[in-house]
Amino acid sequence: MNVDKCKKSIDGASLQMIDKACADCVGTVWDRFEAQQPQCGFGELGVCCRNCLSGPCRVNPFGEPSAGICGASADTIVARNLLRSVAGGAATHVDHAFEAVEMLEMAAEKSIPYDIKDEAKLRAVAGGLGLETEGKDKFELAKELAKALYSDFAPGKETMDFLKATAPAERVETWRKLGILPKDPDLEIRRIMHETTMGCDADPVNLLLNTAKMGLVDCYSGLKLGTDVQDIVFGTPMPVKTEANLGVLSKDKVNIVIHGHIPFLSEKIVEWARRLEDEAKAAGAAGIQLSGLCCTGNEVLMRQGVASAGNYLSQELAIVTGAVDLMVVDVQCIMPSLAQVAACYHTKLVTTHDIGKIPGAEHVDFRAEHADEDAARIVRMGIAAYKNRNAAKVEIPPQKAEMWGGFSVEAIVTALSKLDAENPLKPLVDNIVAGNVFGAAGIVGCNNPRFPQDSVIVPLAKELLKNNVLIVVTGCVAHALGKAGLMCPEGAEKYAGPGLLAVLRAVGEAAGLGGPLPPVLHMGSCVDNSRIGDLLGALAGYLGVSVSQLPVAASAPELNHEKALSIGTWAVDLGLFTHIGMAPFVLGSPVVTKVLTEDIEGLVGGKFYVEPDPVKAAEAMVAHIRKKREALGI
Ligand code: BF8
Ligand code: SF4
Repeated sequence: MNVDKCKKSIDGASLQMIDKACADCVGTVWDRFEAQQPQCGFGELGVCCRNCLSGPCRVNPFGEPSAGICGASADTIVARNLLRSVAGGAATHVDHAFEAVEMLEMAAEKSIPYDIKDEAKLRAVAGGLGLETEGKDKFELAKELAKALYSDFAPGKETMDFLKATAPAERVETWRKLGILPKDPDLEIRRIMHETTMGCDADPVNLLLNTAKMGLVDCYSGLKLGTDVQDIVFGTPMPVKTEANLGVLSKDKVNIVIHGHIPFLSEKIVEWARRLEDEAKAAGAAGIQLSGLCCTGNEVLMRQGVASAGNYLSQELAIVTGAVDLMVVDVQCIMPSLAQVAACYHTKLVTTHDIGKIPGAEHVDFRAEHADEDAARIVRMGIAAYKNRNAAKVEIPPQKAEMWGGFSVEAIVTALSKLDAENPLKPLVDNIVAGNVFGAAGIVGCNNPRFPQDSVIVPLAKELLKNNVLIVVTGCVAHALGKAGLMCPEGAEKYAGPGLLAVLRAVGEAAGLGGPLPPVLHMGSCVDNSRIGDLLGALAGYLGVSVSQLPVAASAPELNHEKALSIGTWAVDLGLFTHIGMAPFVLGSPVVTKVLTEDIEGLVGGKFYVEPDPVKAAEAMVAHIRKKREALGI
């Protein structure tokens, strides 16, 4: 283990566990990252292709060979690879949302043990799609809604109804003019696989336009569809207080950690962990301590106040504490290495999803139809594993910070309505116009071992707050800023600029939070980036301008997953200046690089901006916000 420890994380709890992993002879992501150095330069530039069996081909963007065996140029190969990655990201969200619609239908038919919790949202979403909502009970309406949502996956439409019903009208028109409105998500993803295969599309501009189209598939058949349906089934989040970091693990309780993305599993685990407390006590524990990682952690944090154990780069470290009795996972962002790490301790690793199996883990075939039995079984496996815990191997870092979550758009509007019940957005807009709130930034996305964990996210957020920029977050960024103490009332006092602080105090006091609103508002998991889109859409609608004219910016400082690329593409489609902490694998093509960072702005209003330095990135985001303010005459 030669990588300088400081290059691994800025989180003291993580650093302590990295040392412990070393002492326990447990390999982690940083060891494997080091073993991969130097990483392939062709891959980093995006100029390698193995889309046919003549390959693999590597093109030299600075000389020869200048083309693959079939003649594909660097521009073609780079654009093709990027499009496949963005389609990969979109596919995860579309599949997730489709599963949510299936659950909605089964819940409506009462064939699974899940309720329809948010009837108001059900009626709002159904009404938005033009369904008659009067005189129907929630189950009948939910059945009709599921049917309407399924129809977006069927062929024959000019574009998806859900997109037309939920995206800002001005944006839909912009996308229509560009010819990037998707028909149906399955067709579009299938077509991308076809388009990018050997001997099809060689035109980088055409490939990039279809990349922009994939961003729309990602949001309107994935993110937004998933969020809305999950809110209907599980309830729309409202502000909730919890804690973040490995210090939430308990020395005396059965520790069950939930990891992955889909709340249908995690909600049931939460329910059964609460119901089986007595069994844990009978096994000699003080109870059951639940905590979450990554996005399913965010889902149960937002709705149930479950504590955060950490973000993507903390997943192995949670097990290294020696205190995790069971980790249960579903899909996405789950390191296969968890099985090897768990094998070094007493931790039981349980997989639950058809497409998320890991050699070395125990698989429980979790199904909605028998969700209660499955969840109870998994929690009982955790209680049984607790008895095998080796106290000598347990070391729980002390770090944990107060963290607030639950800031859905509905929650934000409710808080603002305490200042102006008639016109809840007015106080926020008035304060933006007055300059107390200089603008807003959405910071989202992952950790990536290329960056010390959280080292771009935290300073970027602090710098923006200092400049009176209100921050909303999702995904692994939320865990990072929660751990760093920016997502609680005290964080406002400590980090917000004076104008922003005054506003946070006024809203927090009016909403009865007993202090200022946190300066960084947790809007949820990565699918919940749709909530940020909804908020921007509402603000733009209120002001009668395009989303691209708002004094706002987006950032994915430590992006990692293909999902971050598809979400970022949608953000650019929406018209946002979108900072990313590293270039995706496109620098081998000057054409692709220029389109993404310059030319696309003329088409949709948004563009990518690459900057690894958090202070410089904050300066650029603030400069962009200033430019937008000036253009609006404020
Ligand atoms: O969907 S932020 S590392 S956990 S991809 Fe993954 Fe990235 Fe975390 Fe959630 Ni989002
Ligand atoms: Fe090489 Fe072309 Fe085949 Fe790609 S598609 S591997 S560039 S021959």
